[in-house]
Amino acid sequence: MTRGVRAQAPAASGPFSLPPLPYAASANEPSIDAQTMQIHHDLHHRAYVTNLNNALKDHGQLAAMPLEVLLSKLNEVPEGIRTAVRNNGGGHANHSMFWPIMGGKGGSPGGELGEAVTRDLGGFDKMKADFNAAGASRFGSGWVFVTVARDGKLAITTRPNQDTPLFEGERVLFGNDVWEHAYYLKYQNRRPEYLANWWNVVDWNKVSERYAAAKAGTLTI
Ligand code: MN3
Repeated sequence: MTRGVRAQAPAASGPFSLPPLPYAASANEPSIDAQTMQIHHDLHHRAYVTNLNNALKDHGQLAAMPLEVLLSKLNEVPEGIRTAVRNNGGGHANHSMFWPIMGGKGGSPGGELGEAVTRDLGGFDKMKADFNAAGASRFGSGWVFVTVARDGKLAITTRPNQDTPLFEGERVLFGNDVWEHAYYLKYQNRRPEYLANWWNVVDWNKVSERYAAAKAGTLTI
């Protein structure tokens, strides 16, 4: 064995794979500690991918679908694997969106996205306040999202567990994970403090790229 290779769950054989973190695990310090990032990505996200591939192993037609298409057709997924696809496919999509929009320096969005935030969400400060309040009041585990329509219109919404607006064929501009595993090591039960500090690491360039892709019809997950 090579030194430094860590024990991990067996590599999943299947169509879906764990995307690497696009920066060092410490990149979001001090707002999100490196250990949380590492466990969250390497263990939690990996488990969603592994379990999704396992659920689909005898369902080649479903396994061949792009993830956002599969998630928009949950009612067509056989009942025996529907919950597994919902939870683990949703988890894979949510976390695949989540990592790339962090690793930034916060601030606020400019350009077309900045204008849309003012037009649809009452401005940047009001968006933050409403998003944080929605995330804080989501009981138990879940996500808070800003969705984006094809015409660029923005809205704040939440979902329980690993559910995602992709189930309804909507598109996510960005979102924050309010499962305890996203913040407990550093913040314990102080979810509002985590929500407030999370904005310090948002990469608005990445979110703006997602906004442009949504308007072009090319945003997937
Ligand atoms: Mn998570």
